Amino acid sequence: MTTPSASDAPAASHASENVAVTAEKRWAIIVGLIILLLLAMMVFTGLHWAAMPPSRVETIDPQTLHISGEFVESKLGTSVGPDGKVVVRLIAQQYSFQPPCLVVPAEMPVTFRGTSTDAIHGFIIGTTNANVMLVPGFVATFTTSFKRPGEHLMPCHEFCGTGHEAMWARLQVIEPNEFLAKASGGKVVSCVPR
Ligand SMILES: [Cu+2]
Repeated sequence: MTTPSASDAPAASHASENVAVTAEKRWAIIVGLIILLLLAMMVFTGLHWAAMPPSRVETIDPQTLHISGEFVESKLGTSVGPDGKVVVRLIAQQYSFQPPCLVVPAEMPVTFRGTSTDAIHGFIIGTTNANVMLVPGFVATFTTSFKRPGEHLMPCHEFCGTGHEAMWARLQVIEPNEFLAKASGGKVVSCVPR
């Protein structure tokens, strides 16, 4: 003998199962689309970056960089290019940075260009996120800006030999006007006493 509620129960559970299956299918489609999107991003960035690496590979001969080119001693430091861009050029060698005291303006984009003459070096600037490796044979470059005037320590952060722990430079961030006055006429600025 059946009661209305007993005959309703299977129908009700059947209906709720349908709701669950529909919801599951909907989520399966959404998750499938997310996976396809991520795969498409991997394929796109892989192909795109293989053609155009995110960090340009720029090579330089460590044997001759002190004789000619942008890393000769007179060009090491900070200068304002003809395009108005502030560029810091420095080299790392066992166990110092040249120049060992850098000057940059606050609140302006500053491009660093550095390389090494011997072993792998690197530096980090104080508590900023400026952090790069200097590999012999390659020019490392990045652009950053410093919010306010002050002075930062710039230690070598790649173990480069017995003198590694004594290898560091200072970086002074000064007011933009003060910097532009010092760098006027294409002068190369640093805070190394001359
Ligand atoms: Cu070093």
